[in-house]
Order: sequence, then structure tokens, then C-alpha cells
Amino acid sequence: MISIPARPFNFEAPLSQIALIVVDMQRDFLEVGGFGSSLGNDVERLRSIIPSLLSLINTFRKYNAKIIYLKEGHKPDLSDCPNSKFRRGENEYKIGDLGPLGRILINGEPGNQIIPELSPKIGEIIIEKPGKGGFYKTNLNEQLESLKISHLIFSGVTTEVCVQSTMREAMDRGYETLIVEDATESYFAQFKKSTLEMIISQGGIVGCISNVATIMNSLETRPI
Ligand code: C5J
Repeated sequence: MISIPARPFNFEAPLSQIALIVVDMQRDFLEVGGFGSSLGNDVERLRSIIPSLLSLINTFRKYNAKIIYLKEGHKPDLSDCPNSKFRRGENEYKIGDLGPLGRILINGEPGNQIIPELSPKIGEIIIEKPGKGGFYKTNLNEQLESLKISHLIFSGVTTEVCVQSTMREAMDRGYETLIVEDATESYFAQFKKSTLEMIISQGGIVGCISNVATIMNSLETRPI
């Protein structure tokens, strides 16, 4: 059993039932020329979490704990991109346009790849998702059920969009959820702050919160 000190409640489960979810750490959001920067955002804000998230990922690897990477992207023919999403944003490039990192937000394009600093290892699960939430039109739930995972630790970008959407979807499906405050980031400091406050408000209405050092320490010192 591992017990991670968190607010407003501790996060406790056997390590075999915990998975680290790494949301959308892909070039389209973290590199100049991708979807995020074409919307006018400063990608450096998101890049600030790379070292702390890498430490967390490596600790999970050390203990053979499960890691699942999500990536937001669409089929090349955009048949899974509804107009309501396609039309949004006054950006330089629209979804599907050819930009400096290939076609924007399209599965398999250079911009759709996880950033090289966090490249998944062979055997780690990568799930493509067409929506903001990781459960929408994916087999994430089936994968988690087959691995007997009940507790999810959330990291990645952006805090208030894809991370929060997936965390809410997870909670509705009965998973216990934790968000890692220094392994998630937003293009907007205020949105991150408000989202974290909202998640843990009212006794942890969406889940609990902890940080990389605390989680790593809990894994390192857990009773075997
Ligand atoms: C956005 C995401 N912000 N990964 N996607 O469009 O949060």
C-alpha cells in the first residue's frame, strides 16, 4: 500500500492499482509552430514542468508502475473533428492546416508526437484522443479496467482544459483522482490557480492535490 500525503485527503492504494496519466505533452502544445503557439500562447509556460514531470515519470518507471500518455489529435480527413471544435480560435493555422510541425493536431504528424524530452518507452501505453477528455471516443476505460487500475494521478497540459476534463470524466467513472500541482501547467497562470482550487474545493469535489517531491517520496519509502 502506498499513502501519498495530499489535500484535502490522502491518496492511498496499492501501487499496482495506480497509474500516472500524462496528458497531451505533445509538440503541438509545447513547441513554437504547433497548435498552442498558433493560438498566440507562450509555450515556455508549459515547458517549465518538463523537468519535474520527467522525474515523476522516471520514478514510476523505476517501480514498474503504470504510465499512460494521452495525445490530442484527429484523423487526417478530420471526420472526428466536429465543426464546433474546428471553428474555435482566431489562430494563424486551423486544425488540419499545414504548419511548421506538419498538419496541426493531426494524428501521426510531427506536432502530434510527445515531446522528445518525455518520449515514451517501449511498452508504455499511448492513447490518441479526438476530444479534450481522455475517455471520449477512446479505449482508456477498457485499458484501465484490464490493468485493474482504480487510482489515477494526473499530469500534463493544459490544467484547465484537457487535464481537468479527463479528471472529471475519470471521477464520474469511479476512479480516485489526484492532480500534481508542479507537473501540470496552463498558458494562463490564473486559469491553473483557479482550476486547482476548484478541484479540491468542497472536500475534493473532483479529487485531491499533491506535488512531485511528495509523490516520489511516497513511492521511494513505501512499505514493501
Ligand atoms: C487544449 C489541451 N488546450 N491539451 N488542449 O486545447 O488542453
